[in-house]
Amino acid sequence: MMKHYTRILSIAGTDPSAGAGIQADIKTASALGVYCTTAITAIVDQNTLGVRNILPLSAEWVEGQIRAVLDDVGTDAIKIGMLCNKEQISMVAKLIKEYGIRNVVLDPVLASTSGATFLKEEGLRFLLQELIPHVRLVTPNIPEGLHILSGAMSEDDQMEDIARALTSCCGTSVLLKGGHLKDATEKGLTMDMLCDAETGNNITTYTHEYISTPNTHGTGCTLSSAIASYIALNPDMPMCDVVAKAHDYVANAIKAAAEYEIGKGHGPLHHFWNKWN
Ligand code: PXL
Repeated sequence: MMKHYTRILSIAGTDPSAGAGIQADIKTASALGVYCTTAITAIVDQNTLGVRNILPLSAEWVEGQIRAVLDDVGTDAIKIGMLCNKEQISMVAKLIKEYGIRNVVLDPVLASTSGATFLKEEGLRFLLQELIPHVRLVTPNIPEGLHILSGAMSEDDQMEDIARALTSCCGTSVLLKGGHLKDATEKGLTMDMLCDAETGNNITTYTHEYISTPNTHGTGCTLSSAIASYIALNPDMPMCDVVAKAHDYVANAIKAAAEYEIGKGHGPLHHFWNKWN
C-alpha cells in the first residue's frame, strides 16, 4: 500500500531572501509535514530591507502553473497570497470553481510592510466580487481590513466590530490580524480575532506574548500557509481550532527567530523552530 502526502498549493509571489511569499509557504508547509506545490504570480525583487521591483506574470502563465499542479499532483487546500491584477484574480476564481476546491485561504496582500503597493483599487473590488465568495477564510491585517471596508470603519473601532463587519462584507470567515495594534502591544500582547461564518459568526480571540524583534518579515504569508496546511491535515477540524494551531506555530517561529541576525532589515521567521536543535 503506497502512502500519500497531504498537499497544499501556494499561489503567491516570490522572495529571493526567502522570508516571505512562496519561499515562506514552502518552508511552513514542510515544517508541518505537508507537501507544498506552487504557482508563482510575480517575481518580486526584494530582501529584508524592502521591495525593489515586481514583475507580475501574465494570467495565462499563472493559469498554466495552477493547471499543471491540479491536473497531476492535486491538492488538499490552496493558499492564495499576492495577486497583481484583475486578470489574475478572475482566473484564480475561475479555476477554483472549475476544480471544485473548497479549502481556500486568502491572504489579501494589498501592500507590503515597507509600503510597496501590490494591488490597486480596482483589484480590490475584483477580489471582493469574484474571488472572496469562493474562499473559506480571509486573513487581513487591520490596515487591509479597513481598506476592504473602504472607509466605513477606523482604527478607533473595536476589533470585534471590525471583524464582524468584514465577515458580513466578505460573506465568509475572517481572521483579523492585530499584530500592528498599539493598544495590545502596550499590554505586551498581540491579538488576532476570528469571526467564523461557519458557526454563526462565533468570535475566537488568539493572543500571544508580544516579542520585540525586527524579524517579522513574512509573518502574514507564514500564518496563511500554516492555516492552509492544518486544514489540509485536519479537514474536519473546526476553523477556530485550525487557526489556534497555526497561531501557535507562528508565535513559536517569531520567538525562535528573535535570537538570530540575518540581513540588515526585517529578517525572516524561524520556520523550522520545531525541527532544528
Ligand atoms: O505578506 C505580504 C507579502 C506577500 N507576498 C510576498 C511578499 C509579502 C511581504 O513582504 O513579499 C511575495
